[in-house]
Amino acid sequence: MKKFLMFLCTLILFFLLVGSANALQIVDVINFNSSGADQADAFVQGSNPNTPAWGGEYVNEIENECDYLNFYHYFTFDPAFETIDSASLSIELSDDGCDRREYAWIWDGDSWHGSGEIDDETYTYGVTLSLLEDGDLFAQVDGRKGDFYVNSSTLTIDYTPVAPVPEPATIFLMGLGLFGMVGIRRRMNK
Ligand SMILES: [Ca+2]
Ligand SMILES: [Ca+2]
Ligand SMILES: [Ca+2]
Ligand SMILES: [Ca+2]
Repeated sequence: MKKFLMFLCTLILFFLLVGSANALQIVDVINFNSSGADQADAFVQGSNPNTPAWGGEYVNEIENECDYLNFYHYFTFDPAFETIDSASLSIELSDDGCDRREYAWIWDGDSWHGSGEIDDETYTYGVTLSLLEDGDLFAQVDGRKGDFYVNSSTLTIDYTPVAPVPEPATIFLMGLGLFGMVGIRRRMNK
C-alpha cells in the first residue's frame, strides 16, 4: 500500500511538471456561403477598420475583377499565451467551371500574394505572429480576373501558454510527490 502511494505521488508530480509545458493549438475555420459565413463574427470589424465586407451579389463568390471578400478571424488564447510559436492561414478557392486565366490577390494580414491560375486549390501562407496578439486577424481575397468561389479560411496557431500559478492543492500534491520520491530512494538504498 505504501509502495503504491509512493508510486502514485511520483506519477502525479511527473504529470504536473510535464503537463504545464505543453504547447497548445488554435484552429479557427470559417466556411463561406452565398449570403454570409458560418461564424457570425467573420464580418465584424475589429482592429483594422476597413471597407465593406464583400462586393457583388454573393459573399462566397468572386464574380469579377472588382469583387472582393474581407473578413476577420477571431480567437481566444485560453489560457493566455507566453509565446506564439507559429501560425498559418489557409484559404480554399475553387473554380465555378473549368475556366482559364483566373487570378486572385490574397491578403494574409500584412502582405499580398498572387494566386496563379485558380482551379481547386488551398493557398497556405505563414502569418506574422505579432498580428495575432490582439486576438484577431484580418484577411482578404480580391478578384484580379475571372470568377471563382471562396469556400473557407482556416487559421492555425501554435502557442506556448503561460505557466499556471500553482494552487495550494497543487503545491500539496507536489510535496507529497517529493516525499514519495525520497521514500523510494531510501528504500532502494537499504
Ligand atoms: Ca461577391
Ligand atoms: Ca480556372
Ligand atoms: Ca490582429
Ligand atoms: Ca471561373
